[in-house]
Amino acid sequence: MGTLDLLKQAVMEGKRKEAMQLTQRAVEEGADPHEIINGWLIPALNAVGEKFEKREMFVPEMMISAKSMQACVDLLKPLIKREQAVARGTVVLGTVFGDLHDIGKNLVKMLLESSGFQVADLGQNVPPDRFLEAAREHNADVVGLSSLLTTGDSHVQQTVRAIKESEMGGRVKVICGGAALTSKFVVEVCGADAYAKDAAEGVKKIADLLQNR
Ligand code: B1M
Repeated sequence: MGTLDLLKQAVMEGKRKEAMQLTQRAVEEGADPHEIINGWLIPALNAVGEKFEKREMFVPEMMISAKSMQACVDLLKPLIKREQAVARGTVVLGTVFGDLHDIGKNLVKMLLESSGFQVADLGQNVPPDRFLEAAREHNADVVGLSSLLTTGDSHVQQTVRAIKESEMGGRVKVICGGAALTSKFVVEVCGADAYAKDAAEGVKKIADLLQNR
């Protein structure tokens, strides 16, 4: 097996130290950090999710795999090139109320920062009011919501509505992403400005939203 196959295996098995060593080795062998994340680390967690659904894996193991994956991403972070030195806008980012998943959100944050955006990260389990307060406090240009659970749909809807109905509604753009969401739901039902299927698309759409203002 090649280094990247071994890395995927190590993340799936929750072997954090081994996964970190393999990440280091993959970099030394010339692998691109974006490719390691998108081509190997994310698919490792997808495979974990499938095993969880089939009851071949349980929450504690899923958690250990997630921590292993995040440790590898942290190792790669300094290698993700900063593309812009000037601030391009401020994004308030968080995972919606009731949802503790944050790996996707953390990836969005990392790519936004490496693309020259300021990010105020509110963490996970963020109620609508907290998004609203933070958008005011940071004079945000964009609010980004992440939602992984289907039970989070109503929280996404409430949060988008709270922002759009506030005094900031006409100015602040809202973008949502995460495995539980679709473009149709986010834009047509909730009234957000955009949906992104992955972190890279999120950064591109945020840049587009701010350009068209
Ligand atoms: Co949970 N979990 N989990 N989990 N978990 C899922 C989401 C699930 C699909 C697994 C499954 O059944 N196949 C399922 C949800 C089912 C559903 O709602 N339909 C599920 C469940 C059920 C649960 C619990 C309820 C389990 C339980 O307790 N019985 C529980 C819920 C806890 C809670 O939140 N209240 C739970 C807990 C956990 C852990 C804590 C163990 C752990 C999370 C650790 C952490 O995040 N710190 C965990 C994990 C790891 C997963 C899976 C396996 C992997 C998620 C992940 O990090 N993927 C997941 C299965 C899966 O998704 N295949 C699963 C990698 C990450 C990079 O992808 O976050 O989708 P993702 O982000 C993507 C895009 O979605 C997008 O960009 C990223 C890629 O570039 N994106 C954005 C995300 N946010 C964005 C925002 C944007 C733009 C793009 O703009 C703002």
